[in-house]
Amino acid sequence: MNNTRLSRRARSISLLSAGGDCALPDACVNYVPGFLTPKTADGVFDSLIKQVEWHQPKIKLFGKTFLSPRLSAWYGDAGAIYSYSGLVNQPLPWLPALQVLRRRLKNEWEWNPNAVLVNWYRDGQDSMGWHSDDETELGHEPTIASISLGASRRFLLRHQKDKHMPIYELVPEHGSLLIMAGSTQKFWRHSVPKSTHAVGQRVNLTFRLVRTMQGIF
Ligand SMILES: O=C(O)CCC(=O)C(=O)O
Repeated sequence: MNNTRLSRRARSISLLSAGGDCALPDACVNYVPGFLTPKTADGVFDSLIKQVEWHQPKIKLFGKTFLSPRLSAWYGDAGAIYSYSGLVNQPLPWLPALQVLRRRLKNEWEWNPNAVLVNWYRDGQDSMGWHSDDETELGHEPTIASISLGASRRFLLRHQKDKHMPIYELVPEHGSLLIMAGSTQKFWRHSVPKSTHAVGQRVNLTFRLVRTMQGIF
């Protein structure tokens, strides 16, 4: 990616920092700083770094195989199988810390995800390229609830079709929640670019609702 071009086009999504709603066109994005207190966020971060079964899978993109640019693990209800980039993810059984967060999303947002992708960005070289979370098993207009822990990293949003729209930028803070809902995944891509500055470790949790449960009758 061309950094000069990016910095010229990127601008901050300041409308979201006040807990905004569906202000981006073709999207519904809601940013909730302080969803977890700093103390709770510290505890969840530490326990996940220790307890998650981290792995760095090989992924397929554009016919080529790469090592995933971050460490990951997929947790969820039995049958919540999720495939992306040539990977078929069988869910690991929920960790207590993940269950607590899932329950909070259910109680406070009336939305009950059945799985979560846990990602560990070990330093600024770990990243995630442009993509949408639009896999068929998530169904029409999937909701993604993303909790950030640890170091802050840039999170970019780019409209898929309208190239004249700016790239929007958000820097989700430790303990924040970012909800992407409605048509966001249909019209927008998001990414976490590499950082040229020294940055600490970051863990990100994207809670999802897998609609096509496999082997559950
Ligand atoms: O790390 C993030 O903030 C985003 C992660 C993400 O886009 C994904 O796992 O699909």
